[in-house]
Amino acid sequence: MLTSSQLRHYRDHGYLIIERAVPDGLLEPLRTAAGRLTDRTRRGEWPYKRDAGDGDIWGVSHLLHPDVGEPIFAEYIASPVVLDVVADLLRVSAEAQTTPLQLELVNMLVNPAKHDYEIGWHRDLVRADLPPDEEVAELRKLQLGVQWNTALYDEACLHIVPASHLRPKTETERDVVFNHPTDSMPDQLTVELKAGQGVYYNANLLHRGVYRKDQRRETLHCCMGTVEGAKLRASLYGWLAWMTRPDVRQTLPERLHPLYDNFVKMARLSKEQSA
Ligand SMILES: O=C(O)CCC(=O)C(=O)O
Repeated sequence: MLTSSQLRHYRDHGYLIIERAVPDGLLEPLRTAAGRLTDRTRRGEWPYKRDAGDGDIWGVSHLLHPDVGEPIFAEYIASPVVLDVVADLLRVSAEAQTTPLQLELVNMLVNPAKHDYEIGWHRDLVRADLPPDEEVAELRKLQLGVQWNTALYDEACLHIVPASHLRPKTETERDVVFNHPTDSMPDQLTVELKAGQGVYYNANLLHRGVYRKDQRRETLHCCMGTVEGAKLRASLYGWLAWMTRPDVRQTLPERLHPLYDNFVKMARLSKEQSA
């Protein structure tokens, strides 16, 4: 159970560091499975990846896909260490019978192997070029999901501007985003994580990633939201179309079935509405 001061920190600053973000005994098995999948992806044997150009990658996607064959990732997601934090941050129930949470992205961020790589400042779900009044209106609507990075190795790749999730970009921030998106930002913070720690954050904080080829990174990168908020994030259903395959549910631990069922229900609704 998160404390009221942790909840306040998340609300006001848009992020929260969780010290024990990996269940006891799971760090080593997660590292083993993550290493195997990263190698497979670098060899071109797993197609869902973030492309760093030049045959290199900076991420691996869809860790719960049945063809990945690594059930430890679903065991991690199903643990109270994850589900209770997400439910607390979104102020909803994690109880199987009543939870409005839906299963969403379970990905991994990795270091490129051949060259350093970086991505510029952005918000994940809001168009960068909206005028400030529309930007803030969108930000206020999009409070029903949480994203997180849980480090399997020490890392410091994510940079954020704390408390930028509830206000429009300043003139200076707009200039950086549009004209030199890999420059530093006023008040930026580098999120330093030790292995086993996680940062839970609002995906609409201004953020960016900086990756060094020689610093091992295998960091679980996931998001989860409520069924109510999911309507505002319809692009999820396109990215996760494979999740509606009939063989997926049986590969998941029972604890995730209600969250999986919520996802499928919302995916069908989203498809009907866009037809
Ligand atoms: O590397 C990171 O932690 C940031 C990744 C990121 O910005 C994104 O996936 O949108």
